[in-house]
Amino acid sequence: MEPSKVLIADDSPLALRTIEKLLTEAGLAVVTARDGLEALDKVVSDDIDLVILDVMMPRMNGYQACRLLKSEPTTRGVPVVILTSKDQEGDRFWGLETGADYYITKDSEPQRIVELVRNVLAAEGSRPRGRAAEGRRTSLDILSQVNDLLDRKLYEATILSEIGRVARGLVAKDETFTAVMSLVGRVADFAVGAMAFVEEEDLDVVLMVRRPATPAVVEEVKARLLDVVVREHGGAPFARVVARLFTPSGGPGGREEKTLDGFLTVPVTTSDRLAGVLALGGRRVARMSPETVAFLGQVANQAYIVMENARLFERVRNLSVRDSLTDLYNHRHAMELVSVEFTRVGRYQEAFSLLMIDVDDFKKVNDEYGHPAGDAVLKELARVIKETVRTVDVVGRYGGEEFVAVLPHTPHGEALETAERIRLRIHDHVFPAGERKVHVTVSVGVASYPSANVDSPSTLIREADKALYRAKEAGRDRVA
Ligand code: GH3
Ligand code: MG
Ligand code: MG
Repeated sequence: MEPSKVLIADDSPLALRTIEKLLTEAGLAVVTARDGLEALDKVVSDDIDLVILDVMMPRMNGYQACRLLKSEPTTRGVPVVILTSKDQEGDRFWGLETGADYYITKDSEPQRIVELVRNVLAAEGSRPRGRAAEGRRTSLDILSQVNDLLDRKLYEATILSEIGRVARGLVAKDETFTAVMSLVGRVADFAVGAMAFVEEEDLDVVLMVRRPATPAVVEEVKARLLDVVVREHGGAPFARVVARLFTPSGGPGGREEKTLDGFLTVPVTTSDRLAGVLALGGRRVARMSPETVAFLGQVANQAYIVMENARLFERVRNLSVRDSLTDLYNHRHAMELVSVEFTRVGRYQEAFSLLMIDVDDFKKVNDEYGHPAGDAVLKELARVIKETVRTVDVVGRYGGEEFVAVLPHTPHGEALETAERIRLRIHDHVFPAGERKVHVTVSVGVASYPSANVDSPSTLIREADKALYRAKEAGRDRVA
């Protein structure tokens, strides 16, 4: 039987000779290369059973050579051992990324290298020979192939990172969808594209017409997408299907598609659950290369992550903005508004203020009148505070019996006046508590921007909190 043939690539002649000697003594046929490109050339044109690649080599390093070997169908099956100088995490990461099968550190025992090679070859069994014979390639072929692949990888990385960038730039779901689909259009030239999102019982579908297509074609894309989603979802129909259609202006144009001549779907799963399906229709979809179809899998995944974020953002925005008891903005949203105001004011050099309002001895109200009466008082308090401030002012429930008011265009002096007005109104107000009547008072802390100690939304809140504490310390029912 012919001995197994091992290729070693290392730019150090000494290292090359040492390993060559070890493996030859172990009864293996050895081919050597001085860099990644030479290694690639030899693997493609010779029957090599195992490749050992040094990481650092001139012209083409070990990872690059490995990636190319693993992306070429005729060499994909050849096991690759990466020879790392240290057992570094980064090396492992890149090794995995490029599809290397094994690692060994250069400074490990010589015997371990021989053992690893033996084990790998044994595990591989006898690979069919004659692969190289079917198409000997010249170095020129290799180089142009390398260039094509590098171009494609660069292109793919660019597309993926641009999709990622959409996520950072946009928040509105609809804009995100059309931006993402336009990028998908750069990978696959589709006429009608759609994304379906599985949400428990419901299915949310968005469609985009990119090249001219008849309504019948759009309908067919939708119908076929639904079929695929239901099938991928285990056959169960959805309780509710919501579909929306976008036709952004400025698409690439072309002859109107009157029949659906090409159709492709890419399912996206997250942790074993079907998250959704991306569908593309159009005559050019039928003519996509296998590489493009494979890449669409990655694109779809990335697109879903971005879209999910946009959808989540919108849901959070819509659903949890208001506090259910008082109907004021809730804590999170009130804080968001403080941040927004902070940014806006920073740009226009205006003053704004924040009031922190806390009910005095509220525990006693609860203790004496009961929790439901306490709730009624809080509700009424919210109403009174809102009535006392201007419409441009924003009132939120900060926590239990604490409220905040964001006062745009308001310097400290004016804010103190507003705070005093609120304090007085509440002081004079009669709150109903079931059959009985309650009086409550509030303490208010005021902080403004710009001012010393305030350089961020959180420092503004901290200053307001400190002022509130001073008002409480000074005896309650007052402003500080
Ligand atoms: P202080 O003057 O120091 O602010 O005294 P306090 O009693 O108001 O302050 P503390 O923070 O000790 O107690 C707040 C109380 O407010 C305790 C809690 O039961 C009550 N509370 C908080 N949220 C609610 C609510 O949603 N409904 C009702 N009824 N009571 C609430
Ligand atoms: Mg409190
Ligand atoms: Mg209180």
